[in-house]
Amino acid sequence: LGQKGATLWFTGLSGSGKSTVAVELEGMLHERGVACYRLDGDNVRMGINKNLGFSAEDRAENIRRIGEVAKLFVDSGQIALSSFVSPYKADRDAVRALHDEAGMDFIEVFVDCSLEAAEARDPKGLYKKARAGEIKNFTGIDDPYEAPEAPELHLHSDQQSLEEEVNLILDLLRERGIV
Ligand code: GGZ
Repeated sequence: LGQKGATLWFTGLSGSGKSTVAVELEGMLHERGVACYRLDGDNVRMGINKNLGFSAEDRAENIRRIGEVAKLFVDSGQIALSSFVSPYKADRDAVRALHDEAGMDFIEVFVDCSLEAAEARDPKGLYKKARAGEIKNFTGIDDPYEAPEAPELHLHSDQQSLEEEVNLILDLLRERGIV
């Protein structure tokens, strides 16, 4: 492919806009002829991880497997765009360590959004269900979200436009020689 590949790891609350940013970025990268692949709940939790739920243990295993899959894409020279809540710092750091050991770029993108804004969007009505007690262990409601302390990029999806967010990511990828 003649490109070095990297993992872009989007983390943030449900409804923070991780997938929206990843979809938009994917389009921009494809326009530039850069190979990338998006990993998200729709193609991972429905498939290889369909035996996993949302306990801390299952989330850890979800993230571990996704990290390994992302590495396979990087190995193929592509950019893996991974969008998962990934609420635990230790789980994200473990994926980072796997990339570091393999000499692969791991770029953590914190898609920061206030709980108020994410809950107001509630695109799938999940916050409403969580508030009603119909869904347990929902991140931000009755389950923790550990914000990244030193992400490579800190976006504010409740204040920035999609275009701004994607441009910040593209700038970083250029700085790092990934695109
Ligand atoms: C958080 C949940 C939960 C619970 C179902 N907590 O907005 P969405 O719908 O599409 O994103 C959320 C997604 C979270 O799955 P992840 O694989 O990203 O989670 S983790 O990284 O923590 O393993 C939400 C939906 O699944 N969802 N139940 N209890 N989000």
